[in-house]
Amino acid sequence: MSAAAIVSIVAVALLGTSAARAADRGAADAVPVGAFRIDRTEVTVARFEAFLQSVGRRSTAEREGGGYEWGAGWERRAGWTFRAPSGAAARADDPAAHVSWFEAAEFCAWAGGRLPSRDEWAEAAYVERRARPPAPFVAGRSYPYPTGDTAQGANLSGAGDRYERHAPAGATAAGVNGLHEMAGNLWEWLADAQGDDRLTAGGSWWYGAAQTQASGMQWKPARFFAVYVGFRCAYPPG
Ligand SMILES: [Ca+2]
Repeated sequence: MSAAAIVSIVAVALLGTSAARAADRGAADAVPVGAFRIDRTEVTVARFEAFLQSVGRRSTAEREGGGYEWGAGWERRAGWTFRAPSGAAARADDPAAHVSWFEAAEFCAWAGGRLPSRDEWAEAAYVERRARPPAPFVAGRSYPYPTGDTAQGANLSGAGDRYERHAPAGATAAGVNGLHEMAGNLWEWLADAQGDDRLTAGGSWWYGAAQTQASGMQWKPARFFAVYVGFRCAYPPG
């Protein structure tokens, strides 16, 4: 066997590693925070669609005819899926909503990571781990909100922001650790389990500032999928 052939085989083997696959799937835009990395934004429609194509199936909300929105109790909305979160077609860089905890966890494994734990998500959201963060952030400081000292700039309920519903990934200002939309936009599934429930963090465009704080995390049924809930993944250190 020629040296070139051996090099080629080695290259193919390296491309098969989880790190190489994860980079292809967008984990390259993960931010180091302490002993792990975390997605800079919520997982997008484009990434989630690539996952579904790769595993060869439709999302649960697509198969079951639509996700949920709060009205007079939880109401199913026909045709509302990650592709059309509030009925209208999503942009490729919109965050993927109407995703169950199981689908989120499976996506993260496919992308070379996992759902963050409560402690990991909280460290990423509230503790500035960059050595030289841009002003006004200060290295090592803990903040009450993922956006910093206030929730200003987050996509929340009310008229204080530009978005009536979700905002595209990265549309709102970078917060602690340079992460976007840790406060508001979509709730984010975490790994932490309590029976059939899983923890969600960060609040959403439907809630106010209090839900973006660490004390505002909420449990939701793992099988649940709604217009307010998305996720991001954590990865091993780069
Ligand atoms: Ca969020």
